[in-house]
Amino acid sequence: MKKKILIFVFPLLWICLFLIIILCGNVTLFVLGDSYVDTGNTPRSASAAWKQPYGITFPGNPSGRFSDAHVLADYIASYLGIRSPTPYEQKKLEVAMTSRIDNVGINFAYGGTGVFQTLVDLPNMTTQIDFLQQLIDQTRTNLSSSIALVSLAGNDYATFLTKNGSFEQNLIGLNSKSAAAPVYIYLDLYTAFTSALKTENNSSGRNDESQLKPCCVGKNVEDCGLTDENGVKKYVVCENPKQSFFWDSLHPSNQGWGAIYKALIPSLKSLFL
Ligand SMILES: *[C@@H]1O[C@H](CO)[C@@H](O)[C@H](O)[C@H]1NC(C)=O
Ligand SMILES: *[C@@H]1O[C@H](CO)[C@@H](O)[C@H](O)[C@H]1NC(C)=O
Ligand SMILES: *[C@@H]1O[C@H](CO)[C@@H](O)[C@H](O)[C@H]1NC(C)=O
Ligand SMILES: *[C@@H]1O[C@H](CO)[C@@H](O)[C@H](O)[C@H]1NC(C)=O
Ligand SMILES: *[C@@H]1O[C@H](CO)[C@@H](O)[C@H](O)[C@H]1NC(C)=O
Ligand SMILES: *[C@H]1O[C@H](CO)[C@@H](O)[C@H](O)[C@H]1NC(C)=O
Repeated sequence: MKKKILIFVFPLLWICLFLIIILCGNVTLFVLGDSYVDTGNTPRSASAAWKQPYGITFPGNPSGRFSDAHVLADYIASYLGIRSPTPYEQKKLEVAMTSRIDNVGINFAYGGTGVFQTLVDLPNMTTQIDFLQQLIDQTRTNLSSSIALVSLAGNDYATFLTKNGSFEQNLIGLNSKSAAAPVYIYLDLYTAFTSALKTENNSSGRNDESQLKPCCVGKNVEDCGLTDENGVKKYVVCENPKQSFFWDSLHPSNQGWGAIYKALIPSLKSLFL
């Protein structure tokens, strides 16, 4: 049992090392990346996050988030005192028609994606940056008061490590077109993860590996949310998601994100002073 859980979780911890924040001001938030920050872009046909039991804690139904309630982007938005930016998929028609963006920003993140082509056929980082560039060009958004939150958790982290030039060049290319001076800051998600886990470990009173067990589990890693051809669930959900750090085998729960967010607050404070 122990071995199994470690196999699921520790690759995740090692893989999900950091977020990158480009800090230009404090008004508009653009979110790019993967399932850690996707708030509903990944299409229903391609995403377990639009199936029960995702969203079970909040809003009670699936919202396209890979969590029982909120994901990291929601927590960062709340830190900035704004509502979580609308997913691009829901916004793009409107954007195209009005040539305006609403003042909190847009979320361009798609679950399962990365800098390079991953297993899913969804907009990768380059494409997401192109969406953002297009939007900026169309709307003449003043970047001096905007923030981009970029989550590159694990979908191509290994590739990223060896071939990260392409990603950096994209960011540099994007920034060179904006008037504001670019500022790159690495938020250490790995340390926040481990620190949050330790704190949870102490307060949960469950000082063993059971705290690492995801709330929603099936026979296979990707089974949460899946049913067989007869509609029979291929997964089980724990009694109290609020006591789990992980929601499914790949993603923290709302509770887990809350703990990670708490651990990130000191770094966020130093970024936004
Ligand atoms: C990202 O996706 C685009 C469009 O599918 C593709 O042309 C491009 O090669 C991809 N980029 C990388 C680095 O894989
Ligand atoms: C963009 O915003 C900054 C700060 O709010 C302001 O100083 C600057 O004039 C604005 N630029 C444009 C083109 O509106
Ligand atoms: C990107 O990878 C190169 C080696 O391929 C390395 O020298 C560089 O430090 C890496 N940059 C970042 C930001 O990880
Ligand atoms: C957890 O508890 C141990 C002692 O029981 C303490 O030394 C440690 O600092 C605690 N860690 C956190 C993160 O609270
Ligand atoms: C949780 O606490 C137990 C006992 O104190 C320890 O063996 C285990 O490594 C801790 N787990 C984490 C993730 O810190
Ligand atoms: C954020 O906005 C507030 C008020 O709109 C302003 O006082 C503050 O200087 C801004 N912070 C940054 C980092 O631009």
